[in-house]
Amino acid sequence: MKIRFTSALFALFGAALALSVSASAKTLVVGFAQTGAESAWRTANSVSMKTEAEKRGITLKFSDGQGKQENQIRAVRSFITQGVDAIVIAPLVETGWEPVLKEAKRAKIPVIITDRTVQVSDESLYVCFLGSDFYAEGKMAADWLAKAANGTGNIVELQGTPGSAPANERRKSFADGIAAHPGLKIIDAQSGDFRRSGGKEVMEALLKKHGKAINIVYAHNDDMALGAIQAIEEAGLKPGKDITIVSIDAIKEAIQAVADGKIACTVECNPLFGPKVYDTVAKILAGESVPKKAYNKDELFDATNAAAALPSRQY
Ligand code: GYE
Repeated sequence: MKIRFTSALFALFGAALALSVSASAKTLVVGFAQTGAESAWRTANSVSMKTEAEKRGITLKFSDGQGKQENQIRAVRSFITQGVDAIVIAPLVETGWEPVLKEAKRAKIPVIITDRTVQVSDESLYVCFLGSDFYAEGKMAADWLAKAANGTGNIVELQGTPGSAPANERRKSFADGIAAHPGLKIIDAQSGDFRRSGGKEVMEALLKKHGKAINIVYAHNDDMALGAIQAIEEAGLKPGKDITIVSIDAIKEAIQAVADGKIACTVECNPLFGPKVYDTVAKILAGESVPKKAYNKDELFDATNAAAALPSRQY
């Protein structure tokens, strides 16, 4: 009797163990190599990735690259060593990814590139890209400005992180967009590294150098535009009156600045990737095919629609 009871207990214990093992085997483990925390856009992006993982019971290994590509590469290597189910990278810059992507491929771990694109000679090194069309964003800003400024004005450009896809594309497309308007001239350009402090410092320097010759600021993101506003106000000028500001991201604070008349327009770049990324991971792991490149649809906010957008804005 006693023996039978003990072996029944063992059987029960064994079954429970097997159950818990198979349950934990089903828990997805995703490694995410984030660029850093340079802007409000980035914070919203990280929050989206974390909260959506939690909602779905996914174990997210989150690495903050602190604005350094070598940190991101080290994080990806550690994800490979840990044998995660999938790797997500928001690449700080476009180049330099091939070696580590090859290592992930050799380890048969699918890689999803999100937010910023990479330049690789072999596109099979990653499964797919999910992000925004940065070229289209810069073009929208240029077209809007050309109309609003009646095709004339001296522009200073506050650029994002050198070598990053959004800085590269937003620079190119804006230049292409204003090319048809010879009265619109970029008189200077400098990087503020997508940071508010960077935008302020660069704008201070540009104001010192060019003074009242500056009519327009084109900022590659809202944080730099908001930093520039501080510099403009401290210089005794009025953003929105003395200087027209166009920007990209459409974070809530910038839409508020549009409603307040300080920023003229901001082109949206949606950072809320969590749901899309994990849907895509699930599909890939289930063996389903996914599109190689998928872009968000982004809109533009100016005085006509900013105030109405504010109450429901999530980031
Ligand atoms: O525009 C900027 C952030 O890569 C789209 O990076 C992203 C950009 C975004 O720091 O605010």
